[in-house]
Amino acid sequence: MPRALITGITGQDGLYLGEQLVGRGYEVFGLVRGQSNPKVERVERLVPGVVLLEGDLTDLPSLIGAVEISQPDEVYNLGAISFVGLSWKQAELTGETTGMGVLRVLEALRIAGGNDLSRVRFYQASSSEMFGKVRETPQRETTPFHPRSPYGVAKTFGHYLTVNYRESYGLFACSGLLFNHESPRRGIEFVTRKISRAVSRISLGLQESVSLGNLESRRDWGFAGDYVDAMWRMLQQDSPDDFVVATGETHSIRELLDVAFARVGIEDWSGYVRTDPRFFRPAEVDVLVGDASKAREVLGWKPRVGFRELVEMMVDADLATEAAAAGQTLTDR
Ligand code: NAP
Ligand code: G4F
Repeated sequence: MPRALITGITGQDGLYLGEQLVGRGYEVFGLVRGQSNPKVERVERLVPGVVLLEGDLTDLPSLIGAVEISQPDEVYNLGAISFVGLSWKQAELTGETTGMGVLRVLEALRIAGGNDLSRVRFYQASSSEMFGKVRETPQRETTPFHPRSPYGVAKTFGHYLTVNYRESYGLFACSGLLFNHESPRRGIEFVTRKISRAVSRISLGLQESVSLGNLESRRDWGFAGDYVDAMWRMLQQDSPDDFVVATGETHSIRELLDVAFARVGIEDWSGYVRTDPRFFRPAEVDVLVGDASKAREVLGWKPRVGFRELVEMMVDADLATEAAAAGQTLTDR
């Protein structure tokens, strides 16, 4: 039975990846931080048989302990401060977790991973945020980086460390340059979920409006369940490499609002959306769109869920949750 260690198992991607690996016959170990993490119950429900290990990306001994106990064949480093907006407010924490955390996981593997490092396969959750102020469109594996946030800078550090440990120690290390991916399990701080939740609450009469920042930025949004499959495929290759994972389509926040509000029968959303300076960023990534040809050709990967289906899936899920919480019954839509 192959053994996988996942950092960030309580997050959106950790939950989907854990589920998929259990389905593929893996023994799954997940790193959980904090002395009483409220997300443990959800992980245990969604990832049957998971073994949870206490640890933190800012604490090397705990990572060494997790590697010693799990003796992993595959390590997926998904843990991070992942919210770009927070990374300006807590830049040092972001650097320690999202950047230095990668170094600590790699060092834990070197210290406790056994004599033959090429036996362990390592996945680093890198990000399209590294492309930042983009130098070419669409972005591919060879596009230079120009990160625009402390988060993007920390991810760029983690990416280059991953490449360096591959070149220095022969570690089977892959960096996935993943574009935005979403789902009903997305955190409510991210714009897709903030909108899907607000739209559902507005339609149920539970909220009057939603306050947002820049409506003009554009993202290449895919479905998280599809993207964690690409992570696994990277670690099944004969040799380690880096891959862009994206849909190849870009949409603005305005288009996201169009689809989300239309799902609940509202065609003109202007009366429900406010702009608030608090949600604008000190430096913005204006447009992202990825070219995933390499992932398609080498990994045989392609996205299955399109933009409209993704947004509708998220609105429907929030409608069901919010209606249940409010004791309302949904009529057929
Ligand atoms: P997420 O939902 O925010 O999950 C982040 C995970 O990191 C959570 O499990 C969190 O634990 C954990 N974490 C935070 N600080 C930690 C620490 N000090 N020690 C150990 N764990 C810690 O993020 P996601 O959307 O699943 O993304 C997974 C990874 O992919 C992240 O590294 C993210 O930066 C990267 N990424 C995401 C996207 C995307 O669009 N989703 C795109 C590109 C790259 P708690 O639950 O305890 O807070
Ligand atoms: O949903 P977002 O916060 O995602 P962002 O910044 O693109 O980062 C996500 O994707 C990255 C991959 O490119 C990941 F690495 C990262 O971990 C994370 O998962 O913001 C998307 C866009 C931005 O342009 C932002 O300025 O939406 C704009 N936006 C406008 N109003 C807003 C809001 N974003 C948020 N979170 N909240 C708003 O009210």
